[in-house]
Amino acid sequence: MADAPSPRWTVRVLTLFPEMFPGPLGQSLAGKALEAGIWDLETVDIRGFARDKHRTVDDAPFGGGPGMVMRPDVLDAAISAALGDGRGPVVYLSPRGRLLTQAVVRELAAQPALALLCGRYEGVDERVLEARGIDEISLGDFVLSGGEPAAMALIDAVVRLLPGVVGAPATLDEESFERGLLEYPHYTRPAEWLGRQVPEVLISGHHERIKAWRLAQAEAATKNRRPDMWARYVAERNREEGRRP
Ligand code: 9D3
Repeated sequence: MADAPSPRWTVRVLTLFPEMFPGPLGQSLAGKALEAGIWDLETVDIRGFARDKHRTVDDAPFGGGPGMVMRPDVLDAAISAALGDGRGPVVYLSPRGRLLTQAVVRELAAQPALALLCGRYEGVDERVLEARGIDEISLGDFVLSGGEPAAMALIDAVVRLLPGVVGAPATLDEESFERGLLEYPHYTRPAEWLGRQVPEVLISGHHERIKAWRLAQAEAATKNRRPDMWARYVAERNREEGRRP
């Protein structure tokens, strides 16, 4: 019997700016996969769930302070609409979230569907996050003006893991990250450019030497640029050595 077709990965983006989508996700790899029906994108306009004649979605923070906060009642109605068939988790893109990593991306790619809540202003009323047990994810310690560009980055990272989006290289490329090292540097033609020569070893055709050189370069880059990653790599390497008889 033939396998049942896997239902396409569906992402529903809740936003005050639905016209931002698909934006860059309509181009290149993700865009082609969208056209091919490998994934599906829906936007939910949060403002459509406001109840008053001014279609208010935000209000001043209790306790005072700057900015505005998105109302829980409006957000909850938008989330209910997005979860129509009840599939998949809800993620709030937030500077207070846990960091997005490739491991998190893999988990999200394994879900049948995902709802992404994009905040604007100072953020959303905490009670809607509590009431629905919403997971919060951040891209890192820098300030965006809203969740939409973060949602786009997250979607891009998930889509390239979906079956049929990238060919076999995806797994190899994942492995290099899995190994916990930054990539080695890349070179292409011309072999000399502005007086700069491509490292001789890469032109040697000596595959063992090339492999060793690339590993050394990857280790040096990781040690210099990402001491946090380097410490984990060294600890893991020592653990593996320690297990040997
Ligand atoms: C100017 C307001 N900030 C006080 C220092 C708090 C703040 C509120 C809302 C900062 C950023 C935002 C909007 N950011 C996001 O929605 C966001 C985000 C980010 O800013 N950095 C990294 N990842 C993410 S995910 C969503």
